[in-house]
Amino acid sequence: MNSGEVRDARTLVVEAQPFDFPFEVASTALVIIDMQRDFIEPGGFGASLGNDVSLLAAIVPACRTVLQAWRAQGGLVLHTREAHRPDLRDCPPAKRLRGNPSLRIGDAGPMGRVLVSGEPGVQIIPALAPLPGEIVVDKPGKGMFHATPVDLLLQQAGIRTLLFMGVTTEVCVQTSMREANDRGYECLVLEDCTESYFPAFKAAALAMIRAQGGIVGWTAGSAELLAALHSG
Ligand code: TIU
Repeated sequence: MNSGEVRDARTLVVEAQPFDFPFEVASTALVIIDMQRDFIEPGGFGASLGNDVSLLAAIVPACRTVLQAWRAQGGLVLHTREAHRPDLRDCPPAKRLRGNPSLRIGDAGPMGRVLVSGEPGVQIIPALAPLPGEIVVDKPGKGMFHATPVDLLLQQAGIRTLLFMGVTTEVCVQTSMREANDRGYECLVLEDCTESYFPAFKAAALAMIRAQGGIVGWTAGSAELLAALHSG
């Protein structure tokens, strides 16, 4: 899909929290945050931080179902990857030297250099691999707008509304969603298509997002999005 193709402009409604979420496929992007091998598979960055990565793999089937349904509607898809330049000039010490991981960003691991563009660990897992024409953006920060062309790419495609999936809920998904909300995008996160290494953090992040009348955005299950898509 590119910005020149015609997408469905009818208004659809997702039964969401804290209240209904209206959207049009034409002005909405499905954003898939960092579903890359470094976070989902053993031996990558997520595991090097001491996390149980199997928790994250559990959302892959639901993400795949939504991705296929969204593609069938001709909707715009944006995949992000957390990734740095090989010289690490875009990885400040405030990020690289945090904590005591077994592998730091840039170190050589079982899936190549950790969180470095082009390495095997940075690739999106095969089940959610981008198709030609879908947007793929490498981002050096936790948020997808920081030091990337994401805002420009979405503006050029006429996008005003974002559907979020991916990992981890309270780190890159929530940061990206907060950045998006501040930039004026309407945002919905799909509850069963996002995960954290810490279940309590996922629950808290979703609760924060929809609290106070949707202070950052909406949340809904993927079944509710699929129902809306099939109603159109
Ligand atoms: N993509 C993303 O969320 N990056 C992280 O480092 N997440 C953690 O939870 N560590």
